[in-house]
Amino acid sequence: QASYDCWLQYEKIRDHEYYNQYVAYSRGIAVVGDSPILKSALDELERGLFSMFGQKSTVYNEAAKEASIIAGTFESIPLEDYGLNKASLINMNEEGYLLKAVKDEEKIIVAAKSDKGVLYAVHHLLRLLQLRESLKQVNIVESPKNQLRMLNQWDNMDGSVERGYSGQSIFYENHKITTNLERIKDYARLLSSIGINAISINNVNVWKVETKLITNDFLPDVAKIADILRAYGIKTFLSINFASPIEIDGLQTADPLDPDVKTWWKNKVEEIYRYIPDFGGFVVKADSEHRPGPFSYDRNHADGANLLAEALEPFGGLVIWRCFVYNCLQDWRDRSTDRARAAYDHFKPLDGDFLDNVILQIKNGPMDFQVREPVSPLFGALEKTNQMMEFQVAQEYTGQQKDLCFLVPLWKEVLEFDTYAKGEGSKVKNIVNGSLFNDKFSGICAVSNIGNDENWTGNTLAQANLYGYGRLIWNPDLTSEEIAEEWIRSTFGQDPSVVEQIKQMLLDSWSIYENYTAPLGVGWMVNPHHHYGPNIDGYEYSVWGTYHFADRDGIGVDRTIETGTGYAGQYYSPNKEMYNNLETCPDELLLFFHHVPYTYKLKSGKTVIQHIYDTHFKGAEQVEELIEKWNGLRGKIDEIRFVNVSERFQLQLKNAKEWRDQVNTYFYRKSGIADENNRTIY
Ligand code: BDP
Repeated sequence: QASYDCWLQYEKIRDHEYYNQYVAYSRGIAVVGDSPILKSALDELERGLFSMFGQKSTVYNEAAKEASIIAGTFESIPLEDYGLNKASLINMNEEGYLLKAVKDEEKIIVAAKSDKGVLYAVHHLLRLLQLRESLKQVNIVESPKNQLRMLNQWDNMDGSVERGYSGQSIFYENHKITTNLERIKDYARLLSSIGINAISINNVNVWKVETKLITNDFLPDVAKIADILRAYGIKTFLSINFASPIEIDGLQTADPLDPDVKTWWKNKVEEIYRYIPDFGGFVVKADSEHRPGPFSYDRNHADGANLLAEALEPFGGLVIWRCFVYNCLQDWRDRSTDRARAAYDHFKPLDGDFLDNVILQIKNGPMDFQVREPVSPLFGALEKTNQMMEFQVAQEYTGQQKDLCFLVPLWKEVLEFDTYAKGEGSKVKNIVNGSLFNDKFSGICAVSNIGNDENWTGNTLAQANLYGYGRLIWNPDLTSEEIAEEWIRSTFGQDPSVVEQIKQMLLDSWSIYENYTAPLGVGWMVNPHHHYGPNIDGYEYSVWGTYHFADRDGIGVDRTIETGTGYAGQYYSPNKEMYNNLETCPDELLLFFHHVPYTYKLKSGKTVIQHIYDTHFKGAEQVEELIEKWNGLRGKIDEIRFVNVSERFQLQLKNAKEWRDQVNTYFYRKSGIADENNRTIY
């Protein structure tokens, strides 16, 4: 049960002083108004208070004198009676809220512009209680900083999850939509507690039966899911197959400029909105990794996206069009192509050609969720096109929820990156929140990491990535430390030794993982297909465009403007020069941008080869230290979660040693250069 509840433990308050201070608040609560979202807010409030204070609250449906917590919209609560001035709250956005102690701190007002804001505010209040914070002078005005805060499920209807590491899908089984709607509801509770407001519920690779999700075979069941999610403020989106007109209704073509195709999509969209009146829209992977798209008809991606956008526009629907478009059938002997260039090369020339309700979805890096990549140069390059970030909460290339890798610090680095698109201070976080270019629609989405395992995420500690993702995109200015600490205390309780220990483990984990895997930004070196564990040449001579170019003399990909693929030229100055120039390129990305001899000296003072040896020995040692630290927590957290994580650490250790030995041996044999410290290399 503790595993299942994740960060919504609502652990009983045992600190007497704290309990006595606040128990009165839990006696009477009022949620004013009547809507599915307000009902969710009330349910959560009752549940949380009961669990923490151990007494049932009396519930009022108006702002009764007896109520101590009063929740509702600005319209429904008599703000003036509590000395509050509505005009002062005008800057809040539609999802924002106020949490304030009033009437000599006897009451707490939980007020918002919209029902959704009330739900978020209730979660905030419960979070403060979970963190045992003072409520005495609470006076919080909050608005989310990003508009769309989305998750993409990569779930297939056979019940499998593409890149899923925690069991089967909670949405589908046996080619049908699940009947276990309780679990969907619990997922919705978790997501609303971290402010997620949109979700696409099927894999971006749409083929086979998934194509039919937009037909009346499945729409009634999709609508049931949408109903549940809606009550938690979450909009439902579907990934679609660009060839749907052909595959569903046998049209001759899916050409985006063909009038019959246009009519087909218009009718299709109308049909969807009959079932789901607030349907969010489509997520589209086109002309990528064998998925169909406009290229088959000699049309471009603006033609493709606009076809769908026109159909969705009358209903307020959106097209989320992915920029993960590249040739996955490259000739490895041809060095003039570079997969890293692809998204920019495809989409930059189309800037301004997309309709208003299209959003381009851009992966954080130019390749594919590696442990270290530069920020995609498309951020900043699109000045006239709505855009959103795509992260991956699922740890496809970062340990697959066996190895510990807390990703918030990585995401923060991306969001803080200065693109210089409009001069200094043009940070990615200000592009994806829509402010830098005044985009109508913008936001952040990420591939989810959950499945039907009891604890949702396989490794219990991977819950921190889901939690952290939601909290970070709500407010990118939160620090990784703050987020980690919130998560630990809501999940494992208040014991300071537990909090400090796990916090350190989480914060160190990304660099540990990087230490024992692919060095200095070069990426890949993983086993093909499943992507877990080392395989240095696994992709080296393959069509996927993912190379390290290691030979006896050196390693790295020359992406410079003068002698390489020119990728560095896709950035604005001074980033362009910084990456292009060997002297100024940061160590951690050196091999992403440059091909250098093994004896090249890094800024750290070490040679590349010695760096490889040192980090790989160190990484595996650090995993042993993680295990020791975790063992020190035995008895301080419940046995089920303790064992769950212990088991994963054993797998991580095995993995780290394998990486260490394969990488070190490979480069020792290639280079013939011995380790300065004479450690064992096979
Ligand atoms: C890669 C995954 C692949 C996805 C693809 C995508 O390996 O399974 O389909 O990205 O984002 O990371 O479309």
